Amino acid sequence: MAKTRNPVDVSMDVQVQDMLGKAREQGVETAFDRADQMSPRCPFGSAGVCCRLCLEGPCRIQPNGKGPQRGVCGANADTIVARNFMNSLIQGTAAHAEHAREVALALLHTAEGKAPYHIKDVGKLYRIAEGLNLSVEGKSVNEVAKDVALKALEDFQRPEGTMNWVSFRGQEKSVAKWQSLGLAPVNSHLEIAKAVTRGAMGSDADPINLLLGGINLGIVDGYGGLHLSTDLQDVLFGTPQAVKANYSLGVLDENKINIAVHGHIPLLSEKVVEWARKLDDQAKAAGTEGINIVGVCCSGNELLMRQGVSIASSFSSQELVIVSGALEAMVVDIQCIMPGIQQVAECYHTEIITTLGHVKIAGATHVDFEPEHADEAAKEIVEKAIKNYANRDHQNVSIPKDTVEAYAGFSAEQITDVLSKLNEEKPLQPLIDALKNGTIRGIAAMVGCTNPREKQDVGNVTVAKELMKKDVLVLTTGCTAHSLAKNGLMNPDGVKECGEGVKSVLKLLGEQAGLPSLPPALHMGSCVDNSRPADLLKALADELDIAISDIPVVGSCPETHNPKALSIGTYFISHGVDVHVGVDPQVSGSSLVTHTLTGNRGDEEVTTDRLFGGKLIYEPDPVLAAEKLIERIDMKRKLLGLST
Ligand code: CUV
Ligand code: SF4
Repeated sequence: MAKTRNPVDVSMDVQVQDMLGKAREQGVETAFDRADQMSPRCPFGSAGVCCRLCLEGPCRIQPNGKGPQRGVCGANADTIVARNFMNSLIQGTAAHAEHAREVALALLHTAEGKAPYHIKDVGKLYRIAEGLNLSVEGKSVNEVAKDVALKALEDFQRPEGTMNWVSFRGQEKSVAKWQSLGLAPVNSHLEIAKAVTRGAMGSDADPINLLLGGINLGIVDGYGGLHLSTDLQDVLFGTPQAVKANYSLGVLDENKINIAVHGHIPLLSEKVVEWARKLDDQAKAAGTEGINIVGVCCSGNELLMRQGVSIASSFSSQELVIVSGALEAMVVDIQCIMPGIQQVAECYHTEIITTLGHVKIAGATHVDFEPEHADEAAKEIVEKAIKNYANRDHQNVSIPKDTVEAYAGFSAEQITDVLSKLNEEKPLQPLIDALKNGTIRGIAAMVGCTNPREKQDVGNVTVAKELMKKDVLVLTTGCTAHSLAKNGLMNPDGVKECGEGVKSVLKLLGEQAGLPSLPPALHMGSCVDNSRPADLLKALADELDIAISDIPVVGSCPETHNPKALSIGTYFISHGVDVHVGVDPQVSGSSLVTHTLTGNRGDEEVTTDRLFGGKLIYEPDPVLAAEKLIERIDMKRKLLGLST
């Protein structure tokens, strides 16, 4: 069996190292330990050549060519790898589409007065209505909201045509290309169902066709998932404006009742925050100084941006929040919730509370959360946490001392707002000028997760710093933002990491916002908020009248673990944006699939680069990854006739 890594080899974060030390001392197993136990990993699975789609199998192809080259049904490595890849895109796309659908339904019920939420950003609601060509004449806010919600829900059921949100949010040039290739999605559920069918045993066996099906899913993910979620969440909960908050395990408060919110959809987490405020007196009556809500994963990102809630942990160290011994409850909804939190919680006093009927964990408490009864559920959850404080073992509490201050919550709207102070008529012009004259060499969206297999934060931070140094403007979302924040890159001081060009732009913009500088990494939100960098790119491309694929922009996902990151990456690739992944995407068993995804545009064969102008870059070494990304940025600059 593989040897267990020392805590210093598991994370860059000293607090995570310490807490892992405590867990091990107390005999508590975490994902970091289990990741070690999985090594060495199965070479077939790693290469993507293991198929268990039907009961003739499981089948596996010998990647070295010695041994069987086809499964029982005759599928070869190319088909199996392409199918497996597409099936993981289905996972990611379905997760985001379902997220969006729940928010759309909540908006509908809010508009009908059936759910206890309010339309917070009326301006955005009306902009969306206008974008969808809905008439608002003589209608109340709730009536407009209802129309928007119905248009959103239509994107899960319309029988033909192109999805509303693709036409609404997509760039015309991209949409026209997808339509000409037959890749423009009709509705999310239809495309997901179709993909499930084509990826099944005995269906689509053409690897290129399967990969094109993957592109279609990427588009669904982007518009039916990300954009739809962000748009409607902004309407319900407000469009974020930059806020200051704290990061690290140190955000737990020994003197308060600590509740972690973990998962993704703000319908739950927003209500928990609201009720924590309402029940603060009860918490004080229990002998504490009140209630402290901390964020984990993307629920954390959502609350951070809109409520200034501090962040305790990214994905890979989520169990360690419990190991602090100071957590009364971890409330979860959906996605990225390790089942392992329950085992860890059983060693401490923490109550794990699941909230969705279709996402339960054996042994955990379940409080059913329906948007219609959100208040009752959130109240019950917070009361449970207060009650559980009595069970805290004060001898076993260990909260790390320091926290890191960070600015987060830059929406595309706010960035445009800040820019407009430099040029009121053409807000994007200063950014365009900086790109053109090379002050900003390019833009990178740094997204995705942390992964217990990897040393936490290293990939994210190294790629970011390497890019910043070379005058690339870094936008960030998801758990990558956690890594960057903890390492000072979401703080104005962090601009010292930037090249002179980007530094000057960030300082200038910072002054407009009343800060010494904008931080070198602009945190734009959760994973679904990858729509925000995309909105910015579309605005830039429209202003320049070029395709998004022509802009010197890249995506990078150094430490991902989740199929959702692959579907987000595919969404970017479908627009011709190059995407780096630092963790093996498990396609190496087919050179055809690998080449189609990673090959260069000059080739005769079909590659995503040739078709769309963007490709996948798999590079585990973060320094080399940054070099490869810069190479692509420079190539795009050259094609635009800009200096490099
Ligand atoms: Ni949705 S997908 S680990 S929470 S970023 Fe965090 Fe973000 Fe990855 Fe999950
Ligand atoms: Fe084997 Fe084909 Fe069945 Fe896959 S679909 S398990 S390759 S027989």
